[in-house]
Amino acid sequence: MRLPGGRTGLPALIAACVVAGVAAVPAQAVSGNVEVEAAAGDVFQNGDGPGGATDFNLVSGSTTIIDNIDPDTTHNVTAAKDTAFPVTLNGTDGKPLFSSGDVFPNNAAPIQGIQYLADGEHHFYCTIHPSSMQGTFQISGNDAVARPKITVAIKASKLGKVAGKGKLPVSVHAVTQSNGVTLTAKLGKKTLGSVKGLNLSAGSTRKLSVKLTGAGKSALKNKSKATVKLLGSVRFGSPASASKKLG
Ligand SMILES: [Cu+2]
Repeated sequence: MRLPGGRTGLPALIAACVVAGVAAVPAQAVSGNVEVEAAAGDVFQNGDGPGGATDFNLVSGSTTIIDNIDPDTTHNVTAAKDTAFPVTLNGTDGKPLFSSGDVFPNNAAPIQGIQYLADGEHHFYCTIHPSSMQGTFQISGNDAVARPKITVAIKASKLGKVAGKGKLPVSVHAVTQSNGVTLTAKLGKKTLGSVKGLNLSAGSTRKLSVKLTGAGKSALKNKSKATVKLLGSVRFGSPASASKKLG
């Protein structure tokens, strides 16, 4: 059976989809328990408008967003050591203790890392406008999310086998939920190979192989012994490492 207008139905649908795909870039669907507004004039505000308080009370473990309502300027929320002369406060992974990254005009984004903060005062600033954009999170409730934590191990003993196959068997264990784990195998300062973007749930262990690069294989070739190191890193958590003498 043929529907009325059947010939034009499909092309019309495709045309509609193409138009939607080009024109309808949806507003970012971001929600959080607490919202920090970044506004024109390079200010932070809490929704009370310009001059509003820049202290934000939140329950530990809750999600937080920055809503950049400034139509012209990019802003961010980044952990600060203090609010007098703000400089970035880094965590044990060497990156900001919490951060939204840069948020374009009329966009919103989650502020990553706040869910792990202990109760107390935590200062923040916008790294683009450090003199005018500063604020403080007052966190209470003693219910922070467990910070990512991993341990790593090398599961090989025979150097010849590792060099021959070009693979280093390893394992990574997540004590707590750990996303975006990177594993890097090293010989001295030389990188032998790496694996990125592993997501592990709390209490889980993953066995895998780190594929060696061409340079990595060459570095191990014709050696009778080598002490290989495995470095594990996870955003918002401390790095982990293991080393093993292969023979
Ligand atoms: Cu700014």
